[in-house]
Amino acid sequence: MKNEIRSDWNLEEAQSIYNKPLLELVYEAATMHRKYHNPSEVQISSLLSVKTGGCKEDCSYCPQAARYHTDIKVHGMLNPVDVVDKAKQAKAAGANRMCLGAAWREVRDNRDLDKVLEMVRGINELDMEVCCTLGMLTESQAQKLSDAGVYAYNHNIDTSEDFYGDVISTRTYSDRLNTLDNVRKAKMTVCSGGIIGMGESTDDRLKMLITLANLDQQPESVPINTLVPVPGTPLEEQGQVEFEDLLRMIATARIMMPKAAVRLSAGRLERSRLEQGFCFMAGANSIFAGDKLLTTPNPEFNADMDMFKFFGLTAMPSIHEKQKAQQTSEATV
Ligand code: SAM
Ligand code: DTB
Ligand code: SF4
Repeated sequence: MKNEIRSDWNLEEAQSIYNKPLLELVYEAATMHRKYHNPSEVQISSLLSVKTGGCKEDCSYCPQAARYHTDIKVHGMLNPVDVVDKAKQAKAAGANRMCLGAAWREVRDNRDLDKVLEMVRGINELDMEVCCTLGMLTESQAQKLSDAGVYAYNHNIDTSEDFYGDVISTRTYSDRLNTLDNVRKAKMTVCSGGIIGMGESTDDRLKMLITLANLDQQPESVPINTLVPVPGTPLEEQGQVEFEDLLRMIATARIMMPKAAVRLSAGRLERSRLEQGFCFMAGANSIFAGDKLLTTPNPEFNADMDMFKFFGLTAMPSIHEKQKAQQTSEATV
């Protein structure tokens, strides 16, 4: 069988996948999806911003950058007990992963990090997977998070290296890649993707997928966000991404990274149920659920559960739950 997990993708190959007749592309992505995943399971993450706003970076898309005047509720580090309570509620609603976000350029070794580590330990005790997205990490900070039980670290490369400077000037593409390297060294799983709809070309989108697919080890999770244009940010006037472009992007990511969880991330409120269903067909198998992303709205949890029912989809159990189920079945053999 030809090797489908490749790390030598080039632009012509990515273009030839992306530009296939639409239904042919979706069929090929759906076929790949079925080979590596249970197509009726979707992984659900609940997002929580544990420290909101006041960030010193200049990411043009982000409502949490201190230099833009946006209408968000800025707050310092939340109390770990309250965060674990929120995780309990998310678990009861069906989420298997809790993702904690902080508006930091990079992690600092201080009391706030200690609080995050306490949250991580508390959420692990609920048998949920913990994901963190806290900005850049050194090798030793990555190790600290891993030791506390962080399962996945989200750190998006956002776009192509060529377009990166048009969106962010306060850090470089290689800073981002360096953190992804530190995450790998500390044996956390990698969650990395990007945003479409910031004014980049189709080739920029494909180059981003190539960078991710050609990493030494492909990311376990690839979020595809559509820009949520927030008033006050430099990208507030960006127009809506065509659905066809989102669908082609999801399908191409699925074909280039067959084993990854492809996450249909920010921007779902603008998509109909049938459009989202098409994305699940084309290989998306993960979402952020709950009525808020970090600072912007997301579909209501119950509406998502109705959508799952309509399509015959179910929530994926967490890695802890899978391990427990396996131990129980081994014990009864
Ligand atoms: N500060 C950390 C960092 O930048 O890595 C973690 C939080 S940051 C908000 C996480 C990701 O959210 C960004 O990398 C970006 O891909 C995504 N994001 C932020 N604002 C967005 C927006 N308006 N629309 C879509 N995605 C957005
Ligand atoms: C990701 O790729 N998307 C999420 C998560 N990782 C942290 C964040 C989306 C943020 C959308 C804008 C907001 O709500 O502030
Ligand atoms: Fe800060 Fe992250 Fe927002 Fe950039 S994306 S401004 S680093 S919170």
